[in-house]
Amino acid sequence: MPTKTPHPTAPRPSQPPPLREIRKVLIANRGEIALRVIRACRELGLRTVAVYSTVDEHALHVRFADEAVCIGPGPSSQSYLNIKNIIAAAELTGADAVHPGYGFLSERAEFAEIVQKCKLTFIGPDPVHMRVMGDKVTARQTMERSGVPVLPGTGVLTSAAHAVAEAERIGLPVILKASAGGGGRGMKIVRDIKLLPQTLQTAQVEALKAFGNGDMYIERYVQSPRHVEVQVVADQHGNANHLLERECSVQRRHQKVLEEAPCSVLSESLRREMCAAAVQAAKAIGYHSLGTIEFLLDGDRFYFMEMNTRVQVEHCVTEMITGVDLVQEQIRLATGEPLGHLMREFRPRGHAIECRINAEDPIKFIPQPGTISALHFPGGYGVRVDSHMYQGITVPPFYDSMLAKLIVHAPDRQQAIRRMQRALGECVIEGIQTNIPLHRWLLKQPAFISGKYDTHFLEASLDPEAVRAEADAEVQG
Ligand code: MV4
Repeated sequence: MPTKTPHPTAPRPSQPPPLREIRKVLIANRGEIALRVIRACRELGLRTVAVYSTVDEHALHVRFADEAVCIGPGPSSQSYLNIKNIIAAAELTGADAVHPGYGFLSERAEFAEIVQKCKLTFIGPDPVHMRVMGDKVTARQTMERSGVPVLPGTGVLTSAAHAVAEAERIGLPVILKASAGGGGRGMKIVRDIKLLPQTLQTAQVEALKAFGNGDMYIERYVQSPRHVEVQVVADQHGNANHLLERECSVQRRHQKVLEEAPCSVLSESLRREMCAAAVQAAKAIGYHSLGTIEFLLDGDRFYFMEMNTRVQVEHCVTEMITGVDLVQEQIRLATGEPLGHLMREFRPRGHAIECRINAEDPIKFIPQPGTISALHFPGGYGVRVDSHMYQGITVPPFYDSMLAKLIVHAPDRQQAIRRMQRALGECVIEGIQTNIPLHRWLLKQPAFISGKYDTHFLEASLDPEAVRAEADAEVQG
């Protein structure tokens, strides 16, 4: 090892202001995203520190990192959410930066603040931006004032009478959302004005219990939207750009199942408009890091929903169609480097699809912890697998059930679908049930193949018998 780690990237055209140097990154996460970050660090010449819970002693992120520190027992609250132990691990190993991944502490502004107070670089946005976007009423108001399209809606509701008056102004149906919610949590649709006071009351109590904050607001409810999100990047010098969009409408109970890029129903002009609105949103708050602006697409209109201030599970489909390593860029941006080559105009290079492979009953969707007795992942041209699985591993019951992300890239959407069908056919996971049969079924659905689907498609058309038939066909080969 050289005594001084070379700066992570090729020379930049303009001379940037003094950069915060990063030599050693602690990854405050587990699973495939911990591996994803370790891989980016290794290619950048950075040293890595893994943290792990006692049940993850034999996890791949522990083996892939240069060093590893145990931070507590299995339950997340005592390990991957244990801020004290994570900071102690950083100090113990001399790490100078922390990457939070997704989930766990990734969107906790207090965590980012503590990391910074300990003179560590948080590989993510400013905690101020995490707070603005974490509060959905503030986010909505900020976007509205900046000229980013939002749905007709309200601020925090002050009483049942206030809610009724606003719902009448907006027009039914409306959706009640928790200001501290997000990602579909704490939402209730109201179709009958008589039911609004009671629904509001219930929703407030639930929100207070779930988030410690009962504030609710109203929006006009869009009946059959698509979920389209734009990847944005911004530096600490006021530059922001987008890396096109992802389509994430294939979901069940607000859990995304399959994502693709680009969105197959966006016209060139609508793409331009939506991506410009996303850049405007990032610039409006002076954001700097990677981020995602989520929109609801209703025909040819789109509306701001939320901003995610982290790297997302589905970032890989954007990487495939842009050729950009988003995690390397996220690290680079945290050092204070300017956008540089990321300022160019991106055009979709082919089509990418990601299937989330979960350890679950494919019909009942119940998570299935257990031991993987046999494992073979697909390969070949245009196939990428991001996974922390290996033969013999025991999947613990404490965490997310995602085992792998299967990602394909092809010149166009139809070829990408064929490639995904081929890749799923090569996949062998024995010892635990997975949702692979669900994906095999999904990829054959006319609505999916035509690209004409909305956020309700999966739940509305799920056919347990057909999925079971896929599971049986798989066993027979
Ligand atoms: C909505 C909506 C319709 N109208 N808001 C869900 C996740 C969060 N980011 C925002 N979400 C939605 N907000 C308005 N005004 C539809 C969704 C939504 C959704 C709603 C019900 C069932 C599944 C859904 C999947 C994606 C988005």
